[in-house]
Amino acid sequence: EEQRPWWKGVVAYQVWPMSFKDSNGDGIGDIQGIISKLDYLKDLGVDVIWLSPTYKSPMDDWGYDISDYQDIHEQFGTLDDMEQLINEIHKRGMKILLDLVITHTSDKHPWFIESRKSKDNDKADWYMWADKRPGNEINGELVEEPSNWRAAFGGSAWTYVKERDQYYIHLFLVSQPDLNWDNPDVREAVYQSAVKFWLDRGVDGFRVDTANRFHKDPNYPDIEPTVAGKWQPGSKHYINGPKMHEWLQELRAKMHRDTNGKDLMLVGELPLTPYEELLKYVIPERKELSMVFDFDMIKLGNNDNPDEFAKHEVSNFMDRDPSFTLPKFKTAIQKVQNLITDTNAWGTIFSSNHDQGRDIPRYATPLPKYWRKAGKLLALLQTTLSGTQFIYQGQEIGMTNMPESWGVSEFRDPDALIYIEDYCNLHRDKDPNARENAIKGVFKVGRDNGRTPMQWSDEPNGGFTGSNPTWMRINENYTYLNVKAQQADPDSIWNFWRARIAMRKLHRELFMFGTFALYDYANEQTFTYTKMSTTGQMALVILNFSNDELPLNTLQRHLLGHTYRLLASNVSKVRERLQAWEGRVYLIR
Ligand code: TEU
Ligand code: CA
Repeated sequence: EEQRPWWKGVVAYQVWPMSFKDSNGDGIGDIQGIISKLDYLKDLGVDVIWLSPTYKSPMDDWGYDISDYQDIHEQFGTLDDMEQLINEIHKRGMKILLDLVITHTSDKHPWFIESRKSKDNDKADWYMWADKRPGNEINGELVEEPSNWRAAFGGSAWTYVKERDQYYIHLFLVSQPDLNWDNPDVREAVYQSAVKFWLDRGVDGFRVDTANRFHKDPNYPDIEPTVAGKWQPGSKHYINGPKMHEWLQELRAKMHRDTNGKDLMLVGELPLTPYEELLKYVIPERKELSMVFDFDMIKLGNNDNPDEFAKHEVSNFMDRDPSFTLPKFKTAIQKVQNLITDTNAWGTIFSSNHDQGRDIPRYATPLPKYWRKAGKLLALLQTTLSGTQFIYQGQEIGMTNMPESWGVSEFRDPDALIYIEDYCNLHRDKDPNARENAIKGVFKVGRDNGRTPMQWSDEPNGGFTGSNPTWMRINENYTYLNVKAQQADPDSIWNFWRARIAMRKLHRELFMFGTFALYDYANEQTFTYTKMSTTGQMALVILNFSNDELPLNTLQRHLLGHTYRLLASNVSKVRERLQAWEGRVYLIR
């Protein structure tokens, strides 16, 4: 049989360092803190750790704004700490992925400091500069910027620099200028400092940030207005540009060359990318990325909004996001399952990361009485789907969103803060409650929801840090919702995750690699699928995504047949009828 690459059969865990574990009492997570929790991760069943950025950074976007790829942000530690972390991870038989943020740098990166000085310096064309143009009228306002593109975090995607009398592009913050990937010197410098430097230090791969945004349409075409104001969401002109593939192939070839062909794990963040286009990135023959983070499911819980400009619209909902329907959810999941089943490409399974609200209210229910069962239901779902599974810190104990009683002063995410201002400016006239509505939206889907400090125990500050105030407020429910309490409780979400990960590994042919078949696409309450291994084993998964108690339907009974064994369920006693939010996994013989 063909040898499978190692990265297909692993369980990965994302660490967001600011909030994982503080070792020195300054209230900020750090590398020594992570080292102190490696045995914890190993015990949970984790094989690969993806570390969000720890590089030198002004922290405008909490590390996704890098000012030196070859150094460590001082609050996280030193290069020696990092070396120790890599060693300690390897010593335990685990692997480490670093975050590769190379669409943009920080504006404090020496490359940009140089580039912005003049039009004829060494690095003059290392970023994307363009002249002011004769004003165009858009939505009744004059736009002199090179285009009317809107930045992901709000406002124009262009910022003016007097020294050059030009604008530069930033798809995210003003302080995150986009690199000019068309310039081969830039590609080589990025490779040497952000990639090779770390390959030489033994990392096992990278999570590639915004892996489809390097190439922008050089004509900078204006976008037809679809939202209020001058700045328009224009992802079609900078997502999946044709040169993306050429550049990723070049990057991959260099990695291959400099590691003697080491089998690296490269997982690319590829939002807003249709199936056929995804394949181009992850079909192994093309030698680009090893697997994709597809975002269809994630965007579904975010009000379906491709350019994320409607957070307010999801406020005031009682249960799930109103745009959420179970059939849409199934379709999103099926996309990645099909990719794995029908081609030799590979994908990931994940429901959370540092850019999202917590998953239980988004994909299941915010009703506290179902919290435990819903958390386990999502674990049952994800540990039985094919692909490389990613768990985000805190997901294993069902951590929850920021409570709405917190004020705006607890927000730390620039995306949220700019969004609130932006929204007020645009909607103040029509909506007297603009500010409150914007804030409500952030409480529902804002990124800070996933960034509160990890809840380790019921000690002060949740065992995240000593007595200092934490850099971001910790959720007060840490007194009962924490790792230590859940480890001691056999019925906890943590123990359930741990057992499911073990089950996934024990039946890897079925759960990690099996063929997925969906049976009840249109059903709004249940999600029923089978997994089939090449060795002829079959599993049946039945999940009740509703508040109702339901009898097994004809289809489910039929699939169950006569000889089956219950492998897992999220209720203490499985009866005839499915309880609300109950899930079951059967082995069928
Ligand atoms: O995110 C890029 C991305 O596609 C998002 O989902 C992004 O979070 C969203 O547009 C914001 O509302 C990556 C990182 O994961 C994110 O933390 C960074 O802020 C971003 O890139 C910029 O580097
Ligand atoms: Ca610290």
